[in-house]
Amino acid sequence: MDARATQETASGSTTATATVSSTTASTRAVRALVSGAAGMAASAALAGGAASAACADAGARAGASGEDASAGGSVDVTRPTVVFVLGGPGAGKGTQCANIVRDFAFVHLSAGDLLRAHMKSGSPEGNMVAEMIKQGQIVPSEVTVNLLLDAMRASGKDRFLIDGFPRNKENRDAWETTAGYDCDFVLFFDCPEDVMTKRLLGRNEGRTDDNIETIKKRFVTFRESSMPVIEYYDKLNKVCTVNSDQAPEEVYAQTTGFFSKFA
Ligand code: UP5
Ligand code: MG
Repeated sequence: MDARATQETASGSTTATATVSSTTASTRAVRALVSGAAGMAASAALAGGAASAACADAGARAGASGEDASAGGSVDVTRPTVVFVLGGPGAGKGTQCANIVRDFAFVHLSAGDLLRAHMKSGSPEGNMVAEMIKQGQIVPSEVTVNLLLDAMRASGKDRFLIDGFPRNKENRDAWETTAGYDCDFVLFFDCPEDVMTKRLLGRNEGRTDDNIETIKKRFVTFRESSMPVIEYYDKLNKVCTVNSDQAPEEVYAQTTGFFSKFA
């Protein structure tokens, strides 16, 4: 049984699965886009204090309102707050997103959940998605980006945890081109493969990719295609790293620190 408290979006026009905070979403629509200075700072290591400091800065920017924007920053009155939640298969992305949704005004959109719903349509595209997931491959960006943007629109909210996306450079580029903006920061759950393997094999939710053969393929895909995305954002000082090889409560204790600006 999935511990996540998942609700369907109110919209009848989408099959998107969204976990929506019970608290009212912030009405804050004005946010600051501060360019330059943060990205100029030295690249932080993916783990440790330096990364946390840089990440806290990214979080502060994401939480800033138009009134307290740094001088020189431009203001975008339409763009939502977007956090990309990344980490290997079984790192605990979905588990921790549910906690964030419980405590902060965010909508959780799992790209994998959206794709799994899509594959149940039985359409040719759905069948292609089913096969790619079984092989641990990354679904073409156009499919995923459209599912995500449709779900965001359907939610009517303005703060999103985009879980499990972008998984490669093509995904990232397609997001920026189609959405027209980048994420505010990346929440990265870092976990050893042996720990993740045990978790996935013990999950028992009937997923077609939770078998040892596919898990090995998912790890290869993660290492070869997804880690470069995290490294890309790390160079921009946008990665907030959490050591997720701990009990769920301890993982969340680290995670919540990155969201204090949204309380
Ligand atoms: N668990 C969680 N945290 C724990 C902890 N701290 N201690 C002990 N146990 C813990 O957790 C996994 C299991 O571990 C659960 O049983 C949980 O209780 C336990 P979960 O929170 O579900 O981990 P998560 O990181 O979400 O793992 P998931 O398997 O969902 O990650 P994947 O990234 O592999 O899966 P996703 O659904 O995102 O994608 C699946 C496939 O879809 C991909 O392989 C790919 O083929 C396709 N896809 C795309 O092509 N494009 C996309 O953009 C997204 C997906
Ligand atoms: Mg997940």
